[in-house]
Amino acid sequence: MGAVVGTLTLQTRQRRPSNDKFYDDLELSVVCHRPEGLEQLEAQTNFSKKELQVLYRGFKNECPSGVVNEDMFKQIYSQFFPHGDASTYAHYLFNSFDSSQNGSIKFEDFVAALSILLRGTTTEKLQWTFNLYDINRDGYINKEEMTDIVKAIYDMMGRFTYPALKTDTTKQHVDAFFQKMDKNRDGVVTLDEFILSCQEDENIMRSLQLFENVI
Ligand SMILES: [Ca+2]
Ligand SMILES: [Ca+2]
Repeated sequence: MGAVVGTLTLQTRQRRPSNDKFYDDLELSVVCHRPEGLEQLEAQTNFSKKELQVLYRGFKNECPSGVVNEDMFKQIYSQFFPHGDASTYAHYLFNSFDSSQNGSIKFEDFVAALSILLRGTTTEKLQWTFNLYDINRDGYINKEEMTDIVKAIYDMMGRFTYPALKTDTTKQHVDAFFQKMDKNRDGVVTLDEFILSCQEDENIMRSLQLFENVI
């Protein structure tokens, strides 16, 4: 990640005329981003002040400018999936982390998402996942959205899903999802249906608990 940021900085410098005030101002405003008071973040999240300090140090170390844009996020995330193409899934994840929908993730956004994923209640975690799948944010997961998500996950897993992956596998996966989740059979999955179905499924519940002791 350090290397990634280094490369990005280098490219910016090379492309930028040194006397261009606009870019200087832009860089200054980006570099100078500071998170809200730690007390406030402590109150808003499930982390202690000490944990927030450790997280902030890590975030600044990986990302000295204090904000992550989508391209950087994709590069960071792709490192975890070297055998596949994680860019589409990273795009959906980025939108979920970017709660203010302004194209960048600040430390506050990062910590808010981590707080839910690591320390949130089951309902909070499921709600977060629902929002990730509800790509157009209309409150329903439809088949097109689930197809896009499943395709993105297959792309990300890359050759590990080969040769099991056939063209109709995505459709089977989406159909199975709706068979289980769409309780009233109206073709869309609501948050209530999603939470109810996940709570009935031991595998999903286990996977939600997986990350609880990471920090
Ligand atoms: Ca939707
Ligand atoms: Ca439904």
